[in-house]
Amino acid sequence: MVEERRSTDSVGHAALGLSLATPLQAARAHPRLVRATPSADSRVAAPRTLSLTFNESLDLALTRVTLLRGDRPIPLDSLRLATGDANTVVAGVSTTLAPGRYTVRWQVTGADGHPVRGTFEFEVQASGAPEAHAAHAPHPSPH
Ligand SMILES: [Cu+2]
Repeated sequence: MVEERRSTDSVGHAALGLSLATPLQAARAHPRLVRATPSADSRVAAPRTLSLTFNESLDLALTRVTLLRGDRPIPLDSLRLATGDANTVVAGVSTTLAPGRYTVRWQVTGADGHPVRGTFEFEVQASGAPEAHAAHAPHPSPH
């Protein structure tokens, strides 16, 4: 075992010990968004679904996902947990999203009963976006 003692390490460990010593509620961290599709600040073709994965399992009845363009809500349907993955909530997008910036607003409730909210944005690109062009890369000429 390496016993390299530096003052910064001591401070860090002391702080960690303190946080673990605080009441049970603090030890249960609140739910945190781990990843999403479309991902935050990405530029994508119009998505058919939104998928949000958290670091703990979700209670669907206490989970909200709202899609906004500016302050205008876009209808979503079939909010559900992903098959075999209670940490992931999936919402169907019932319309083809026009190009532009969108905000996803989410609310989930952690094991301690506290609601946690967050938002992220993504951008829908016009059709003919770069990833579509990649499929039409020129074939190398045979000679
Ligand atoms: Cu809490």
